Amino acid sequence: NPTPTPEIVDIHTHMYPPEYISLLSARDTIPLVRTFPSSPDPRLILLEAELPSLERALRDPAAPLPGRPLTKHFTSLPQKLSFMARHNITTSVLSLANPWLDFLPASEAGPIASQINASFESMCASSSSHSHPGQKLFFFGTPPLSAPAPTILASVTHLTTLPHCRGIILGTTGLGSGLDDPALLPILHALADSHLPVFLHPHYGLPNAVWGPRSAEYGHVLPLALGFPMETTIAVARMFLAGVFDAVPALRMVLAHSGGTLPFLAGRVESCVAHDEALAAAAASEKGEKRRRRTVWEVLREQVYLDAVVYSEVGLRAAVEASGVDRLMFGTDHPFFPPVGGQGDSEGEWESVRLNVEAVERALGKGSEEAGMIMGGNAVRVLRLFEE
Ligand code: 5CU
Repeated sequence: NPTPTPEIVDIHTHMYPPEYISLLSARDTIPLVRTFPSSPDPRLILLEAELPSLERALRDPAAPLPGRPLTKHFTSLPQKLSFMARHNITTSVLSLANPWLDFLPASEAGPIASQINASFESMCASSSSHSHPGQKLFFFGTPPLSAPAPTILASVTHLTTLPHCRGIILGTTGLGSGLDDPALLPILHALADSHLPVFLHPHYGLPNAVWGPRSAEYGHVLPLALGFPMETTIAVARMFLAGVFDAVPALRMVLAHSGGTLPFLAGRVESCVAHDEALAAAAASEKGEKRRRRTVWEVLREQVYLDAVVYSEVGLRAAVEASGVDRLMFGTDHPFFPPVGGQGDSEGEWESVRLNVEAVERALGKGSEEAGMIMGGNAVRVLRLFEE
């Protein structure tokens, strides 16, 4: 009997359906899509850190192009399926890429979310009719966070009716004030009750001033390598300090980029909590209460999963140490980080994918049971991928 092909599941992989690209093409503030005479592909400009280069390019046709090329990798389902085949990925859990629907006016967010979520459902349902047999697609839905709470709750209910939905993707701003906002609790309860895990993903980074006056010389490195992970770390630390995990114990979060820097900084967070006079006094007055405050370490092992998009075995080992090998799930971040320069073309193997595969193999042993859990087994279990 031939050995069965191991299941490789990509839980961090994005797309923009056509409706979303139309929205961005009609905008003149970020996020937006713009064409430039010197570029064959339109440019996708998403991040605050890309504003200075957008302004320069609009003034000066010879200036470097802002943002990233909007290639078919962002929008085309056949392109996604062939990327999966090229990297032996059997199942992908798609999500809308940042900044999701955060920028929509309240009155438009609900109907647009329904449309986008239906579009993802139909992509997943139709994938079997494409040319790569055996590939499966699921998705994380997008809630209309700028809409009134009843509309957001209705969207959560809608997502529970879509057979390929396995959770939601969420940015760090929540309803506008962050994820420690008490107004978000009913929504987190609804997600937990519906068994929809939250895939937490950064977008806003840190304020541009942090990167200094020479930031343009460093391209996208500082906002993406450092701003994104710090944003995630801060958002989860705020949830932890506000007691959100204790208030919604059935909530399950999947943290992008292996939890930002949380596995590395959890000890420091704990120590700062233990040495804060006000928090220590509050903890002492709660001593009689039945439930003691759980530590960040406990939350990491009880309510949090981490993706394995960390590009090195050092970071991956820290993530495994913090959350457990049964809580990490492979991802690619496709279509971001395509090959550039001498790395080959975007139809070949992607260096960014190879780095994440190698990190798992180096940290846990190529072909080991633990590596198999991270590459697919955990996602199949956690996200119920055997259920159609
Ligand atoms: O390259 C980038 O800007 C990004 C982004 O915006 N979102 C993401 O998920 N990865 C990379």
